[in-house]
Parts: sequence; structure tokens; C-alpha cells
Amino acid sequence: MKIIDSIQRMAMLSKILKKESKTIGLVPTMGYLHDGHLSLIKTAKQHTDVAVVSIFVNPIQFSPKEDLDKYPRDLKRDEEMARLAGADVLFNPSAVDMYPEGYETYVDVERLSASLCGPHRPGHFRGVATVVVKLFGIVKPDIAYFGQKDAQQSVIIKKMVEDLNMDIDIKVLPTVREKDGLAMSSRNIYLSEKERKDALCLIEAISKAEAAVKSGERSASKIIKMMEGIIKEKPTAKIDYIDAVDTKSLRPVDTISKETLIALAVFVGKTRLVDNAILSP
Ligand code: PAJ
Repeated sequence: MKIIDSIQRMAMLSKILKKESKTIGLVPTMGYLHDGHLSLIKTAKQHTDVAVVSIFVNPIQFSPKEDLDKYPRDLKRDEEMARLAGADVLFNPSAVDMYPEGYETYVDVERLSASLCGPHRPGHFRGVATVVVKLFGIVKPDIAYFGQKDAQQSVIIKKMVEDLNMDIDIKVLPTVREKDGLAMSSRNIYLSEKERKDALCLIEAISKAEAAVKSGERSASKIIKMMEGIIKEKPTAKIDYIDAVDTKSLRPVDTISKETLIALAVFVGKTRLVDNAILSP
């Protein structure tokens, strides 16, 4: 596995690979890899000739109140895990190279960024869309891989690629979970033992929502109320939002009459966790 920290060298390698008619798969990450990331890398390796994993803790997607400085980092461990998962290239550019002095271009996927996590994390999706478009420009992937765990992010990236006429196939892979159902996340290490137990309320609420829909409930507000009840029982948990939205437009729905995205963000202690599921009537 090649480790490249220079943007220029990465861009050059991609250019050479293109000339050799090699297909490139890109897995953008912020590192501190877990099995969720590894499933994306393994799939990229299966689908394409060269699997590139980027590791970049993107400062512009964190608000001043968020955990940029604290965000877990362990490049040595990530190198080993990426290599074992079959990555061919690990690209880890520096923040000053990505955003040199005078940097001033941003991508805003406006309406899709205005719901769910958007209002709770101002500027977040602008930061995500901007860094992803830069990574696409540097790595020039044929296919890029994202996780359903960050459902809104995946919808936004798909729309950005469509709106900007980018010739890149976006693949979204299922959420990988711990044995007890907690969605894997680099942020899970922030949780204390008690919080780790309380964090199961997210998957518990989702499972109960799925069961309710299965037994005929179609009212989004009733389902959301029931989920709120489950989460409020946990002393360390505080709901940021729970919403039922159309899977593509991300507009709120009142009735579950077709596939609907149920998405939630919950603070467990100081850690903000997100999870979601597609409810099928
Ligand atoms: P990060 O949180 O490191 O996640 C990188 C990719 O892994 C994202 O596509 C995310 O949805 C996916 N992922 C995370 N947890 C997952 C899980 N449990 N199962 C399956 N996939 C999972 O998301 C980001 O980084 C950044 O916003 C990024 C896109 C890299 C832009 O900076």
C-alpha cells in the first residue's frame, strides 16, 4: 500500500492510472477506522482496480463548538487496518495543503442541507461537499463509496455529483453495527461505560419504529413520539432531532405510504450520535 500525503503526487498517480485504463475506487474518511470504513474499502477493492482511502479530518465541516481538536486520530493503526482491508493507496493530505491561505471556493447543496442535521450543524454539509469535490478532483475516482449511516451526507453527495455533471458513480453501503446494534462510529470511543449502554436507545427506538410500521402504523408523528419516549428513558441521552423524511428529497412526511427515512441524532453525554433506517410499509 502506497502512503501519499502530497496532493500533487496523488493527482499524478491518478493521472497515470487513468492512462493505463485502471479504474479507481475512492473511500473518503476522517480516519480512526472501524469495520464500517473497512466494508467500504473491501467493496472498493472488489469493484475497482485501485482502491484509494483518504484520511483527512476536514476542519471546515466542524463548527467552532465541535470536536475538531479532540477528534480521534491514529494514523499508524489506520495504515495497518487499511492495508489489511486491501487498500492500494492511503491518501492523507494536510489541512494547509487542502486549504492554503486565500482559499475561497465552497460547494453548497442548498435545500438538501437545510433539513435533518443541517440546521443543527450550520456549515457542516458545505464543508463536507467542498472537501469531497476536492478529493474527487485530486483522486479522479470512477466510483466513490459512502455509508448509509450518514444517510443525509450520501444523498447530498449524490445530488452534488448529478448537479455538477461529475462522471462518478456513488455507491452507498449498509450501516455496519456492533454486535448489540450500536452503529459503528469513530466517535463511539468518547462514550463512558454508562453512556455506551444508554447509546443502545438509538437502535432500540429504530427497531420499535420498524416493528410499528410492520404492524400497520402509518402515522409519522406517532412513530416519532414513541421513539422519543424510548430515548427519554435514558438519563444520559438528549434528543437533537428525530425526523421521518422522503428518502430522496429529505422533505418531512406525515404518512408512511412508501419507503421513508427515519433519522435521528441524540446526544449521549456530550457525544452526538446519528443513526437511521429505511421504513418500508
Ligand atoms: P467518516 O465519519 O470517517 O466516515 C467515512 C465514511 O464511512 C462515510 O461515508 C460514512 O458514512 C461511512 N461510515 C461511517 N460509519 C459507518 C458504519 N457504521 N457503517 C457503514 N459506513 C460507515 O463521513 C465522513 O467521515 C466525512 O464527512 C467525509 C465524507 C470523509 C468528508 O470529510
